[in-house]
Amino acid sequence: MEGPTFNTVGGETGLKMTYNSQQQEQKGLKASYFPDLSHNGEISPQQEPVLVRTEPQVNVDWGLGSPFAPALPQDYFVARWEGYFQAPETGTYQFAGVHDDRLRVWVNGNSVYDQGCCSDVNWGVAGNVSLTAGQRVPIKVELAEVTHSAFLRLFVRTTEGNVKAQVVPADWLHSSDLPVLPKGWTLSADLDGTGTTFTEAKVTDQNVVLTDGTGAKHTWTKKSTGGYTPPDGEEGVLALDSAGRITLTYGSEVFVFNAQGKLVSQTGAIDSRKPATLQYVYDGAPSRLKEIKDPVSGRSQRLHYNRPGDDCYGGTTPPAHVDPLPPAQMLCRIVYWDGSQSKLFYSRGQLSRFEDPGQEITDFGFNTYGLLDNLRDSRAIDWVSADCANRCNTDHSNYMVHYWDVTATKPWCVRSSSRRRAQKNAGTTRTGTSRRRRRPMWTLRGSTRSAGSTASSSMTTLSACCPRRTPPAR
Ligand SMILES: [Ca+2]
Repeated sequence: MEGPTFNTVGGETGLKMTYNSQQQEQKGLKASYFPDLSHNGEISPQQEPVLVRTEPQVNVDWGLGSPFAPALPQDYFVARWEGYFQAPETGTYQFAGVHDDRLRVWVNGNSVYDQGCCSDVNWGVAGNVSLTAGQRVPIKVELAEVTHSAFLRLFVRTTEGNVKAQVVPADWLHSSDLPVLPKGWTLSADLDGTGTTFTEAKVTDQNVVLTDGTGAKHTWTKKSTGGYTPPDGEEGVLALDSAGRITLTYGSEVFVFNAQGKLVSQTGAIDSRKPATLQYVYDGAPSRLKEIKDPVSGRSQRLHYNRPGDDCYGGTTPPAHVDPLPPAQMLCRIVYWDGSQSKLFYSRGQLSRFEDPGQEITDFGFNTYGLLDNLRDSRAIDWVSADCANRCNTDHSNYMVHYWDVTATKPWCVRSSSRRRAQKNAGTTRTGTSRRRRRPMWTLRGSTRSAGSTASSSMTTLSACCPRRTPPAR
């Protein structure tokens, strides 16, 4: 689905939304394994892990062996888990563990547990972290193994008792911060700055470590003559100013990080070959794209989210049947250069309505597995409104999506109803009064390409992929 677009010297700009039922939410933590070269449990930022993988929980027992022989020894290694913890309830959280040897835990960058070998669950060592229900915070866990047995089970509880002491469940651990859109949806712009970009910069005495969208680290080393040397095989210029701001010129992009290491802006470099590159401006934590600017025309698109200090729906009241606000941090409104707007409305955490300028509305429905299973576009909404008594509560005017196997989440078929097709064939004119700028363009990914792919060869239009047979009973 497309919003309005405009042409710039740097190319066409606009925002497109796609839905992919196979897109999976990134759960689990990134686990990195290091030989402990100094035998003190401290891993230098320059040291590369011998193994990186995603693990659903922090619940391991390697006995006397190595987690990854022969690259990792059975003694003197460090296992590190990084990602986000999402609080299931509001409360004062504590983390502790059953561990051998030393366990350290950081939440939001603050140490909340640090105990050497070895311990059963010991809440007396645990610090307190106040969190509200649904809040996601960065968590880092490190186990430093010395000799003999190696194991760790990470526990959590709230001091209020509403979260009982338990091994941290996989459902509460995530690879990324709060999503910008519900599962399955992608907007063409890089809303949270986690695409081909850098998201974070960390300054230490001798280097600057940049984290890219995949979580990989890029270490820039301080030169004795001033300035920084890029990692092997990379090129760019990194500068640190007296206020602690970091500017990285990398290819045709310029990234600016504030003193806390958060990405403030990503813009095209001043380059005589590309003087009109669109500028992407980010702010907040978690990072959000707030503006796309065309430096030549001065036109821009502004994006609003349900987050503190932002204005979700611009003072207007959402329709009665949707939630007053989206889930925290999700996209709710796009304001175009001419003042027109698109709005995204949500029901029970799902995207239920997209309203383009001119009140061009598309409604979505989801099955009990959370998969998109019907869609009513603005033409159909007009047709339905003309005779609501007979048309409103039926699927006759909807696109229906069926899935053979909801665990595989591959759509079997998308069809519009016979009445809808008949209406189309008869060339029925719209009966509504809304001003239409463009027809939303819907695409369906029928192949198994990965989420985020925009290759047109993997897309077919919704109505074109329907086979001529009866769909299975739902
Ligand atoms: Ca041990």
